[in-house]
Amino acid sequence: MSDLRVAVLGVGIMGADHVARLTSTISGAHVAVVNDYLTDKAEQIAAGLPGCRVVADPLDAIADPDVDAVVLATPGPAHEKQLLACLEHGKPVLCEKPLTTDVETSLEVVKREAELGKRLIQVGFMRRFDHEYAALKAMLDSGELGRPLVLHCAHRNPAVPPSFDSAMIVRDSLVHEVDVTRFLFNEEIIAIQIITPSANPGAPDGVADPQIAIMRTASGKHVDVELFVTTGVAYEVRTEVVAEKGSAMIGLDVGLIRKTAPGTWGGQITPGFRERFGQAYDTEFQRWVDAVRHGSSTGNYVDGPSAWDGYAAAAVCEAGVQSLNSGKPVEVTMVARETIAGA
Ligand code: ISE
Repeated sequence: MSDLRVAVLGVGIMGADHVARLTSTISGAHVAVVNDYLTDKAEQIAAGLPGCRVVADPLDAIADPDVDAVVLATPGPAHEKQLLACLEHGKPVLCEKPLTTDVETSLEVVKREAELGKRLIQVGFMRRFDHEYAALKAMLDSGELGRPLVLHCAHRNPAVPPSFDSAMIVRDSLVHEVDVTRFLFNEEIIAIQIITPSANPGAPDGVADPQIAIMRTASGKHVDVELFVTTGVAYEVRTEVVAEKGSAMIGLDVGLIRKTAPGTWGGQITPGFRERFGQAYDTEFQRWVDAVRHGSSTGNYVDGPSAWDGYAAAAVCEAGVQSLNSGKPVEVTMVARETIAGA
């Protein structure tokens, strides 16, 4: 079977990382086309990859007959148009979150994909591929802990770009715990409240950081998340499930523990999400490439979170931003999945 020819759209930090992993780590694929609104950046990356071309227009890159599949690492506002183009040309696509920037357009994408009768869209919720999350999920599914009741999470970034505002803490950061909750518990989130304690003096003026998110699932499970994106420390993501017959926790950063004079001990915390979830991104990409290469026999070009998962996350985050503004709990508005044939 020949290598998958991939177009990577958006070669900023994440897109450039994905180009590197498709080139050096992933088997069965190579980067055939790159595109970025900064043409210089795209040209610089293409120059280092034999056989890789720059295509200046993202929609031309998607339509290119020598492109088999697409990675979208472009800014969120560009996704809707680019995803619809992928569907129109029947190109499998791995789309970094968000699916699109609002609930209505996310739903439209879900419907358009469902009409095709093929699964072409995978959303880049990479935590599902992390070994620790996978082990936690396997333990819950095995029934060893009995019925899960409560999920406690902490999501701390050392720093975020200056453009980050209070709503982005919900849409860009909390969105991962939204997906993790749905992944671990296999059910939808029906309500959310965001609480804003005293702000970190180190946070930019007007940014409500930290935030506490409280979510409730359809069966009544409780989820709480501490979001703190200007800790100045390192990248920390902890997740603890409390269940009927015990509890289980991941994200303790217990790698190498050093003991040195004068009687201190300790280890290291990963500096950022690219390092913490490097293995997860690699596994996500390898499984996506494998699924796409075998997709024509089944019509399923996805092995991971789907367009529906992207839509569900958008709906919960929308309610989260409303709660951030009102301070009150907000019910999540979503269509029932069964109402969309093929979703
Ligand atoms: C960032 O965009 C990510 O997706 C990271 O995984 C997340 O931890 C971070 O908070 C976001 O800003």
